[in-house]
Amino acid sequence: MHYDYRIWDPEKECMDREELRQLQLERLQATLNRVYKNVSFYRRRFKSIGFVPEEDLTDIEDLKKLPFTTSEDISDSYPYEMFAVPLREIVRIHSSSGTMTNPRVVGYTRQDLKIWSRLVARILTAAGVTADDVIQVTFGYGLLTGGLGIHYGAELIGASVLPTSTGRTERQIHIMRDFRTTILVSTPSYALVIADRMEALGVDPKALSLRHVVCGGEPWTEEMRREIEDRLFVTATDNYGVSEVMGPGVAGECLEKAGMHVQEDHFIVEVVDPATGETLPPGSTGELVITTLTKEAFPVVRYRTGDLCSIIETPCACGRTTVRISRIGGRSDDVVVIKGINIVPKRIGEVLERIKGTSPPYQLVALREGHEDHLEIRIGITEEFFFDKMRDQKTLVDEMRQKVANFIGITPRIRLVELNSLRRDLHGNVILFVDERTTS
Ligand code: DLL
Repeated sequence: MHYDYRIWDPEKECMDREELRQLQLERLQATLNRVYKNVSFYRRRFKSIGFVPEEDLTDIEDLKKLPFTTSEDISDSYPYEMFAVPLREIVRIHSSSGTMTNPRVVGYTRQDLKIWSRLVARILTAAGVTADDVIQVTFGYGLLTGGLGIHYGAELIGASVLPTSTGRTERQIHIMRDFRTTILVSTPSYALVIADRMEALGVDPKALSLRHVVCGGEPWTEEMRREIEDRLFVTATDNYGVSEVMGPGVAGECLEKAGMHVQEDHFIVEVVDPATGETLPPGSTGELVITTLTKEAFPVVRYRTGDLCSIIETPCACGRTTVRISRIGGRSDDVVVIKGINIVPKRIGEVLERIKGTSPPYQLVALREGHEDHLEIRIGITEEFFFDKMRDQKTLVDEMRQKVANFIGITPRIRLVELNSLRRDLHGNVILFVDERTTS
């Protein structure tokens, strides 16, 4: 198929690579100076290896001398310690989903928001969005970055934005039909939930105006892409972002669907061996590490995303000169993503522990019913967590459900089960997370 490749900012997206490298170096210099001056965390880190940005950064390769920043570092800085500007200059605050004891809080200056909108506009344009589109955004409009992030970029393009946010699938479908939505923005799993519900309601996707689905926010597969495309009669593209780095707008596919173009004039990406931290060459799979180049409020230096992918340097037919990252193929840590929410199973144990002072044996299970994902927490029945009275038991289960829901942002099912029915590893330890989404 031949596509009309529109490019939002050709001057930057199709930049000569030598010039791009020079721009990156200048911006990196400014970023490192900024964090050295304004963020005690980075100043301490740089000083510990005797690195003075003004003297020791002469080439982009010098970035590799610097230590990584991890999600724990950001969590430990809760809420504002890693901000590089005073709160007075912050106009927006977001936070990422509950993987840590403390959430990771990020801030944006007015300028950061401007750039964020532009980068999302680039990514949406690459995915086929124009001013003529009616775009329905089903990401959450809240503390997470998905909804508002996409929203402002779509408005900048001049598309008509429907901020429907998450859930109420039947209403989403009615809106899609009546308002003649042409672009759906959603997690890939939710796009399939919508397809299922359309089928159940007898709504014919061919009779809708839908052309593209812009997917992102969670891992998915080529099979899921095919299914979305075949069932909704659309093209589906992938886009990637992380709250700590900005949110959506970091990288996104063009209609070639051959990897996600990285917005390299604003981010430097590296892929490293998760065990040794050594940089890997293009084409090798490892952990994605990102450095921001223009963020004012919340710059990050060598942030370890935990996401596994590879860098693609071969030219793309769309004309953009930026490198691409491959589809995210997994995580290098124990974060699991369910319904676009990042969850660290160990942290759920800590939440459960707070209820009665000790953690019951538990196992998180991701289930898929139809195309809808659910989180089930199976609790092994022990004397401490068993009650003769049904009422007491129900109170405990309700409390667990509520506490976990408050922590991660989605409501799990809690099931009390026989202790020995929990799946165990070879050493007899309960496996904290079981993914039954692919087997059901
Ligand atoms: O998920 C930001 C976002 C929202 C990007 C919507 C794109 C669209 P967080 O809540 O911080 O931010 O979660 C970031 O989600 O480290 C990945 O593990 C996962 N993730 C995001 N996009 C993709 C993708 C937003 N396209 C975490 N493929 C990341 C696979 C993804 N995983």
